[in-house]
Formats: sequence, C-alpha cells, structure tokens
Amino acid sequence: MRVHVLHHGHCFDGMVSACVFAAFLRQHCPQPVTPVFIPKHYGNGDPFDESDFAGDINACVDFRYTRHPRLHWYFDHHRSAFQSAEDRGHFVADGERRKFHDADAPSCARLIAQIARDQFDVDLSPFNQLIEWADTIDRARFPSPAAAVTLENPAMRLAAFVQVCDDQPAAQSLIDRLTRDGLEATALAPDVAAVVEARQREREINLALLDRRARIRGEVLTYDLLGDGPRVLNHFLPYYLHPTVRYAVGTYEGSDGSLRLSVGFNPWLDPSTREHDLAALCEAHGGGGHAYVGGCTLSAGEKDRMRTIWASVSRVLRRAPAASSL
Ligand SMILES: [Mn+2]
Repeated sequence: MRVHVLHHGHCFDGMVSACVFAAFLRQHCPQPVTPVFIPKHYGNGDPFDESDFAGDINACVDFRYTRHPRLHWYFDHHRSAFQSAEDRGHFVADGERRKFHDADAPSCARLIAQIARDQFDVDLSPFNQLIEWADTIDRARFPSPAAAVTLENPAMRLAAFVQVCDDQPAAQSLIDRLTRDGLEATALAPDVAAVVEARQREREINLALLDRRARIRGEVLTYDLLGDGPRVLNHFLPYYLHPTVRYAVGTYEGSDGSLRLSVGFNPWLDPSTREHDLAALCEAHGGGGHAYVGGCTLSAGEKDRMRTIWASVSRVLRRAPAASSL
C-alpha cells in the first residue's frame, strides 16, 4: 500500500512528524505500508498538487489543511493550519476521526505520538528522543542563542541538513535513513557532515553580513538582504548578534531564489512580552507560522512587493504609524 506523506519541508518537526506518522501507520494498518515522503512549502496560492493525493492513502503532517477529498489523515499544530472558515468547517465536520489539530502541541510529532497512543493503542516511544528534539527546535527552546546557531549535537546537525533538503528524493532518503538508522547514525552520515560543514562556513558569512545590515529601532531589528544573493539563513542569528532585541524582521533570497520574509519574537525574552501574533501578521500577506515566529514567501520577481510587506510588518511591531519610514 503506497502512502503519500505530505510534510512540512525544510523543517525538523516536519521530518520527524513524517517519520513518526509512517511508523504509526506501519503498526496500525494490517497491510504492508510503503511511505512516499513529499516535502511541502508555503507560498502564494494552493501549495498542493493533484499528484500529492495519488497514494492509496494520503496524509498531511505539520502543514496546512486541505479540503481535498483524497486526504485521509491529517495532523498539525500550526495556528495558521486553516486558511478559511470553509477549511475549518470541513475539518470540524470530518466524522472519521483521522484528522487532528492542536495548536497547543509543542510539536506535530508529539501530537501524532499522543494520538497514536491514546486513540489507536500504538506505542511510538522508540521515537521519544526525536520527539523531544522536535519540541525543542519547533518552539525554539534553546538554552542560549549560541546553542541555536552552533551545530554541536546530532539533532541540530540534522536540522541544519533538512533545511537544505528540498526535493522529494532527498526527503525520502533522509526520512528512510532516520527510520532505519536512528538520529545519531543519520547525523554522522558523510552527506550530512558535508552539508553541516558548508552550513558552518555559510553561518560565518551570514553573521558578517547581518552585522553590517541590521538596523535596530525601538526593540525591533530589521534587515534587508534582497540584493545579496540566495542563502540559507538561520533565523536565530539576529539574537546571537543582538541578544536584547524583541523582534527580528528580515527579508532575503532563499536558496531556491524565492523571496523570504522571516518574522520572529526573541525566544530568550519573557514570553509575556510578546504583543503580537506573528502568524496572523504573516497570514495577512499570504504566509503563516506560529504566534512567535512566522514567514511568507514570494517569487523572485516580487522584490518591491516583498519590501512593502517587510516595512509594513516592521511598522506594526514597532507600533509606528503607517506613514513613518524604516
Ligand atoms: Mn511543527
């Protein structure tokens, strides 16, 4: 039985959720299960393709809801999972009890493991270490900015690898190995090590660039790297450079050439000092995320529009009037 597992791409929790869901289905289904892992990315418009739903069973984890009639399983914890009242209504009306959403779950992987245990009597405790890391990385509960930017343990190395792992064969290979070999062996594989070393060199370049470009007004750090070429950016670098800023709002070119907006609340500050729902701010521009971190993606030709969005979100976070400049 071919099972399409659509999962959030470039994301450690997305990867672990896909791995844990496939393990769940292997135990839950009487027939042999062959998972096909398909990374999905947020963008403008409908992120799904008709071919996504060509499996015998189709599942979507850690990613936006779809009313597609051939979606059989769904697990997510993003606040922005439902794009419309129709999407939410469709989810609520689903009588099959194979679709789950809990915005309070620390990671989607943990939600899957809890539902598997409580409602389907399936034990996924062999994945506990991976799920702990999904909780830590997805909620950005690192002890310090340095712990979030240096790649010193297997989970952080794998998180750095998955961020650049964007096509279907790469996702398939990674999640198959994670399932078979476990966290530590997968993180030590030569292809992962090569990417981690390259990412460490890239981090030094990005730190120097951000150091030059970061502007701080009030408690908001902004940066515009749209003219600086494509890159993979660790979203904690601004707090590593400037540990006291409350929000970071940046725009840059992703490794695929698309334009990215990254909006974050400094996770080392008291959570009660966050005044805005960052997912809601990004949803207004076609993006999404969590209350404390969000983003959106535009195509390569839309730099002017991206700068307008970037300036608008920055003004909201600085509580500045619409007419003021950055
Ligand atoms: Mn997640």
